[in-house]
Amino acid sequence: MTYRIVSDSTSNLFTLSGNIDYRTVPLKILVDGIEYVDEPGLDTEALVAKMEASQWGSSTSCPAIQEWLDAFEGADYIFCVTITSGLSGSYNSALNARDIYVSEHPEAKIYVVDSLSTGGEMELIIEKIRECMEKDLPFEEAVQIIQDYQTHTHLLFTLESLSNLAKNGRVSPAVAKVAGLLGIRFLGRASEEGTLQQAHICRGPKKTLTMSFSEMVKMGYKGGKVRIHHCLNQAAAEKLKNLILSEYPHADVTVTPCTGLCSYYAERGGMIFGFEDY
Ligand code: X90
Repeated sequence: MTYRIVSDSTSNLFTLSGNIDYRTVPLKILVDGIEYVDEPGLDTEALVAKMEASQWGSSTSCPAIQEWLDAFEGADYIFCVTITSGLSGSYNSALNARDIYVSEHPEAKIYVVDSLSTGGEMELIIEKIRECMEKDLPFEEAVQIIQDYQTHTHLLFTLESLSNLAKNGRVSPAVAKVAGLLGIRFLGRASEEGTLQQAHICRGPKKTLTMSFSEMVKMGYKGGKVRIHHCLNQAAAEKLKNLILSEYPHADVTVTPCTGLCSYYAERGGMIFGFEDY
């Protein structure tokens, strides 16, 4: 049996350490008529600059069914992880691909995980799947473990601008306007349904940092794993990491840059962090 993990590019992970076969399927970003494919080699910094200077507008699109099918080809046991179905068609596209693949390969098993989230929380889910595969657990048992794990993972994010989310109808213009005020940052969370929910409005970077940490603790964080993803904001991500480590010195906390799609929506300075509630 060949095992494989397939994720869309909103996990911000093009490679996975360990020996499990892992691949990603890209989302796309269209800025002023030019398509940017969210795959290795895409220059995130240049993309962000292009979108900030955009004259004619921009949008994004999720993977086509065929792209998922190509990523499934050759594997028998597949775990597929997508960005929340509450904000993107990626999950639906993957479900369609699963149905086609399984009808053509009756021996294959595919479980499509709707992360109800993105970025750092997807990374946590992918790592848990890797753990199950490394232990060679039966497919159904791994599915159970992942479903249970998802009830113990959460996502918070801090954004300096919500204008791309508003432009593409993923958040109301009224909410985006408040967050667009100078020096105001939006602290949000992924809701249970996988949509964007406001937690707080913070004034200034210092307050945003301490609020982020206290919100994590309020949501049940007790020193477990944290996966911080950021858009061109390594410094703030490291500060958050250090704050967490000052309270929980043994916590497993990592920092990873966003690739194209998450950078487009999180915008410059944005952070998206997934964490466990134990
Ligand atoms: O299908 C598509 O074109 C992609 C649409 C994606 C829209 C949202 C991406 C959000 C990325 C921003 C903050 C995190 C919000 C997560 C809430 C569940 C990052």
